[in-house]
Amino acid sequence: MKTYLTLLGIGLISMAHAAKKPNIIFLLSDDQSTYSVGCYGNKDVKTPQMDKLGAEGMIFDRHYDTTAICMASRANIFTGMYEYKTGTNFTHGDMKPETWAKSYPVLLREAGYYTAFAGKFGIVVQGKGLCESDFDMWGGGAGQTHYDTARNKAMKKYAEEFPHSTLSYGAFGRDAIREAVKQNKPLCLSISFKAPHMPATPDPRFDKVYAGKTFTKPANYGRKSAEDRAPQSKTGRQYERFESWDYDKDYDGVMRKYHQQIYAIDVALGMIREEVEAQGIADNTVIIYTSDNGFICGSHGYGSKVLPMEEASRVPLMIYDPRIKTSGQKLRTQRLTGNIDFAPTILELAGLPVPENMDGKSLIPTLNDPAKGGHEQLTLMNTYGADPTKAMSTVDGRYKYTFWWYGDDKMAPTEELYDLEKDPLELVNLAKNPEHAPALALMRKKYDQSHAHLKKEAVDYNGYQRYVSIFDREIPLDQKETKKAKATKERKREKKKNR
Ligand SMILES: [Ca+2]
Repeated sequence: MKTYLTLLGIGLISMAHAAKKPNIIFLLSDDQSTYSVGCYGNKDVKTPQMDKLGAEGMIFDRHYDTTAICMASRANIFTGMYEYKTGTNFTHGDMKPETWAKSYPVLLREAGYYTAFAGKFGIVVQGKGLCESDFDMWGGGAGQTHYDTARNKAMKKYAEEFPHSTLSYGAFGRDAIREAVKQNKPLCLSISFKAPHMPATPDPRFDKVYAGKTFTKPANYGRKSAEDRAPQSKTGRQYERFESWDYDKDYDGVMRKYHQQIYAIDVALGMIREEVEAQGIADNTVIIYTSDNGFICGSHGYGSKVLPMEEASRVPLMIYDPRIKTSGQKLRTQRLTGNIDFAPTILELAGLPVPENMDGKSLIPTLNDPAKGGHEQLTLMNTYGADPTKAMSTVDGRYKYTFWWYGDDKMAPTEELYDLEKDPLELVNLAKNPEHAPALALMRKKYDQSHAHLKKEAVDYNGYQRYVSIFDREIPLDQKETKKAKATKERKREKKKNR
């Protein structure tokens, strides 16, 4: 009898403990800019659920994706590390299993969470592929996944009711919430929506939402605002897409589709929150909403993502934790935060230690007091695309400094410095203005600190050692060449000689 009572006691304690752990819902859109959200100041868009989440929780005004592209950003999010430590990006390589083993979904499952994932998984783990077996419930897919629900193998059962994938993820979320409650386990639900990623494919059930609507262009719209941008940034597809994606010719038409896709995510968010209420777990469920990178919709005469400009690297972030006193006070924070902060935040929410390898910091101090927490500086990097568009930046909450290392007979290495406090639209590059020499010197120093961390920590595989050299401000351009670049140059020289 005594043994039975003891066992019962332990059982009750562990159940009580389990009940105390909050449910964590992490929602990620794909290519969503801050100006697509009402609570970030756009009066032309309808995002009632996102606005409500922000009003009930906290809105983050200086939140950056440290690498502004799908695969690398998802690796940042899962592991809490900068790209040069995850070793994961398109054209570079896949994640090592030992890196994945310290990701938040794995650690939370080991701690007893019911873990569910749906949508674009976005990374590949060597020898494991999609990691389906690391989750209790799976609705994920490889590559870009599909807007057509029926084509997403793990989501097929939702196709009849929700033929467009965005709402199918809302339905998956509902099922995951029900299942965790049924199993009496804390839930860690991660959904990575495909929307509003190109090709623009809005759900026709929302065709009326923006029919005939016109949109106010951002004040930095168009090529007239491109003058001060580094020539390197104009060599990639982002510059050409201003025209090829019709931001110049059909701004309203493009934006109608873009915002209609986001409207569907807003509805899916509502479906999930409704189920959280219905299951009676709303007072113990934390909801995080963000995007893997932003999106340039014609600002400075560019389109798409990847570049360090605000539209591409700064993204929406709203977090609602009903258990803390700041919730419901309509608070915003200006603290500097990044996508590397999600894994440490989720681990702390779950009451777990944060592994030392993580670069991010828990956002909980900021959630408790919007004037606290965050980073003194963050590194933004792009290693994707042709060499000229590769760059590293440091932001410190006021300034953004970018070092465009590339040079050839048409362009010299270039520095950009923007005062984001006085010039949030990044219209004036201060780097060449002697009046701002002290700010430039300060930000060069901070950049060098970012670089020192890269040098110390960059993985020695998947081509990351090269960035130690090319992003170093002190190494002259002609000494930065890799073996491959040298070989190309030598080949060209030979060709010339033999002409
Ligand atoms: Ca993306």
